[in-house]
Amino acid sequence: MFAPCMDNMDTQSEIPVPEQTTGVNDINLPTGKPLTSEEANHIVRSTGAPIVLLIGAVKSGKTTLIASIHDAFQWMPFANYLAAGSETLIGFEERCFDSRAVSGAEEPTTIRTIPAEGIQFYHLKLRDQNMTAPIRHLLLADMSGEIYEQALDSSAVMRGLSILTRADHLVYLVDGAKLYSEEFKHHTRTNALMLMRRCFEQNMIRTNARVDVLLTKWDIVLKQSSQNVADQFLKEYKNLFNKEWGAKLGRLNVLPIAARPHYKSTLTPCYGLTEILHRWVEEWPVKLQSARINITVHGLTRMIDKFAMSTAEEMFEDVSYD
Ligand SMILES: Nc1nc2c(ncn2[C@@H]2O[C@H](COP(=O)(O)OP(=O)(O)O)[C@@H](O)[C@H]2O)c(=O)[nH]1
Ligand SMILES: [Mg+2]
Repeated sequence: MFAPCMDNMDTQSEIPVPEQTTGVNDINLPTGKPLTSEEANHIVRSTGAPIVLLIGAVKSGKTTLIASIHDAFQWMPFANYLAAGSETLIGFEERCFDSRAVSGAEEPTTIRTIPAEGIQFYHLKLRDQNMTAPIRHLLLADMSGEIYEQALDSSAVMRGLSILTRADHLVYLVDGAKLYSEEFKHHTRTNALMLMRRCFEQNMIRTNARVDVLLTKWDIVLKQSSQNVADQFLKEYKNLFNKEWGAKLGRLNVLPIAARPHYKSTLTPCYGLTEILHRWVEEWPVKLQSARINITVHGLTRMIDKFAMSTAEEMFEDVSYD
């Protein structure tokens, strides 16, 4: 009774299929995927969200850091914040791929950032846990390790990275496990110093830049050393990076982190990230920081001048009310 009849099928195949068009009335529904630079700009303009740029070699732990921050909000507040939404939820989920579910392996792993996609922006809305402050927005920018490596070799690539000067926080991830290992420590240290040198040479870093150097995979360093030795190792690199770059930057922090420690480690996920997340969220974006302007004015005689001088005294240095 329901067997298809050839005549019918022929008729069906002739039904005209409307052509897909994109008209003025079409609505672009959000995909939840990571944002392009243009889409991220839109969020910056509408919310004033600070941009946190993660930069580092392939496998230094950038994507894991992003995925772990997303994970941390799944069950409870993190760093005294509640997750209040995101334009890139699907992207966060995609980055957070737990190989245990697939292969039965014990260590979680993270999907590689596809180099062709360059820089991917992830959006977070956070609310103070006590609900006493308005929602804050944050954009985490994941720059592919391949771009980092090209920037090490080529001044032209470095100069093209305008995001370096746009970002409110430059977060430089250096693989702590490699930096500690006999085999890779020289290579890792040389590259870490070289990238920043290139940034300074090409004027791709502002003098008021806020830079966080994160020594990642700290659980592996602790596994291979005693607490004392690890402390000494951290001190050595804090001194080195401060000596090399400290005076040329607005702020420099060197911190050990373990975004996703090995399951046998005593460190908890997102180790070292609480305080730093706070700073990224709470510090005003560079563009919104007030600039100090002194206005030269003469012969102030009106009451309104007196009022202005008493309410904004710092703007009227060396000027008196006649
Ligand atoms: N033990 C340990 N492994 C980590 C940690 N963070 C990242 N990894 C691993 O390091 C590898 C590279 O991380 P990924 O985030 O993809 O690096 P990316 O290329 O910089 O984005 C992955 O296998 C992660 O599971 C950590 O805190 N501890
Ligand atoms: Mg990645």
